Amino acid sequence: MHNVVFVLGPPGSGKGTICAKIQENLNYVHLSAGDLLRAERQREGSEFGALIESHIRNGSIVPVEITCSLLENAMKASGDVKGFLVDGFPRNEDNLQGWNKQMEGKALVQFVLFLSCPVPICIERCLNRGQGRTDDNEESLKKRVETYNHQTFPIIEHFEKSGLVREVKSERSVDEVYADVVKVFEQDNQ
Ligand code: UP5
Ligand code: MG
Repeated sequence: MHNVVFVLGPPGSGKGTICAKIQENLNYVHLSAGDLLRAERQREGSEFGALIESHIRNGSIVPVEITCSLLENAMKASGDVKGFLVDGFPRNEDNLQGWNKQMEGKALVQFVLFLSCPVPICIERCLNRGQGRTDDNEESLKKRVETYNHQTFPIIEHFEKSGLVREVKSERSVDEVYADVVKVFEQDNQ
């Protein structure tokens, strides 16, 4: 059984940045659903490249069968680790149901790390990222935020009802955010 921590929050809230630091220090493996999708988009021979690019640009959500298979394959390839940080997934009801169906008996959700951050700051961060992402423009960001508000936030509320959400405010320096994230992991691994 794999231990899994879902890491959710608006676009640009710092999920990737914080996960990289957790992976470095706490023996969790970071799996970014977005990064896996971007890699699949570039993979020669992939039948999903165009579909993935269209969803990414539109800030809409790729069908769960594709994303969940990429995640499961990456887990299988990782060997023996303390657990996985699943960054940016599940983003909607379809994702959640698909995960439950595919991963039942294979993964245990330890908790959901929720990086909360005001949207204007998130947008500013994405526009300043400078990595040439095809969705870091005003038009795509508007749609990404809308998708987050209408589809992803309800998933966080769903986990909240089961007492699984650990919220850390990420409108602060990376070091301050990370210090609180470490506390969350310490509490949950006692
Ligand atoms: N930064 C980070 N933390 C900071 C801090 N504390 N102070 C100041 N600056 C900070 O950070 C963003 C930028 O902010 C960076 O420049 C960073 O240095 C700085 P990052 O850590 O990259 O934030 P993150 O939350 O990871 O932002 P990201 O843009 O990756 O989030 P999204 O959720 O929008 O993107 P993701 O890659 O997860 O998904 C992209 C698209 O893929 C989705 O819109 C969707 O179309 C598709 N997708 C699916 O369909 N299904 C999935 O399951 C996942 C993705
Ligand atoms: Mg990211």
